[in-house]
This record gives sequence, structure tokens and C-alpha cells, in this order.
Amino acid sequence: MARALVILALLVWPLAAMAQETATEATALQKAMQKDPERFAGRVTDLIAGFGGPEGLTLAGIDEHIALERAAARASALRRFLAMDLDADGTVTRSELQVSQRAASSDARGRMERQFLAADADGDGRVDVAELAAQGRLAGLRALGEDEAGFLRGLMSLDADGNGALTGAEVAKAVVGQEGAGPEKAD
Ligand SMILES: [Ca+2]
Ligand SMILES: [Ca+2]
Repeated sequence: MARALVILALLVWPLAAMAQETATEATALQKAMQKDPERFAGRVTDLIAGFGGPEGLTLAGIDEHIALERAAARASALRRFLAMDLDADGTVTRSELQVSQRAASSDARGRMERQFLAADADGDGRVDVAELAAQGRLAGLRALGEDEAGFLRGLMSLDADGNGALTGAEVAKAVVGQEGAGPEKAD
């Protein structure tokens, strides 16, 4: 009997964890709608216009948006490093850093030093290809984190007719349904 209970608990636990995650996203969605319905609707309308297909915004469209935002942040982070790679071997050494630092303003020198030290994860005095790639990934996640990505994917819960595509009308309906529904509406 006890054993059966343990097995049951093991089976149910992951499902409960998943439900919890979905509930957290739903709450974040409701909060965003209640806090500033106009801003929320505007933002989602822009997303639908920018990344939606003829039927509306799909999960694939949301993922494209997430990937593009992260790629843009990754590209600008990598650009800073690549501009210091004087011999074009794909890695930035301390002596390459120093040449760039000499040419930079005094304000920029300190920042370049910090960025170099942060990127040189193994501390061998050079930022190699793998360390550069890691910096790029980090910059992407800083620009659009997992919480935000989860929130954006959670928008698909507003797909009222369940056809896998979110329309402006569905968003408008959801926002109207949420207005005034908040337990602690901001004053
Ligand atoms: Ca180099
Ligand atoms: Ca290194």
C-alpha cells in the first residue's frame, strides 16, 4: 500500500510541477493585463503584426521573435570583441586588448578590461572562440531572459478557439475579460 502511494506520488509529481509552471505563467499574464491593459494589448498587437501569419500569431512566430531579439543582442556583444581581434584568428589576446585600450578613451579602457576579464572564463589571458560564444549566449539571455520567453510563449493561452494562432480579437477579448478582475487593482 505504502509502496503504491510512493509510485503514485512519483507519477503525479512531475505533472504537478508542470501545472505549477503553467499557473505561474498564467498569473504573470493576468497581472500584465490588469496592470496596464492598453500597454499589454499594444505590445501583443505589435507581436502579431510583426511575427504573425495570415491566421494570427503562432508559437513558432513567438519563438522567432525571441530568437531574433537574442541574436541582435548577441551580435552587438560579439562585435565589441571582434573589433579587438587584430590578427583575425577568432580569439582576443591580452596584447590585442591592450592595443585597443591604448586607442580608446580612459572611460572605455576600464570597461574593456572588465568585459575581457568577464569573458575570459578560464583566466588564461585570452578570450577564445568558445568563451566568445558563451558571452554571446549570455548577452542574448540578458536581452530576453527565460522568464520573459516563458511569458511570451504563455500568450498562446489566450488562443481562445484553440486553432494554434492568436488573433488581435482574441487578445482584445482576453484584456476586456481581465479588466477589473484583479484582486488588488492598482490605484
Ligand atoms: Ca586574435
Ligand atoms: Ca580564456
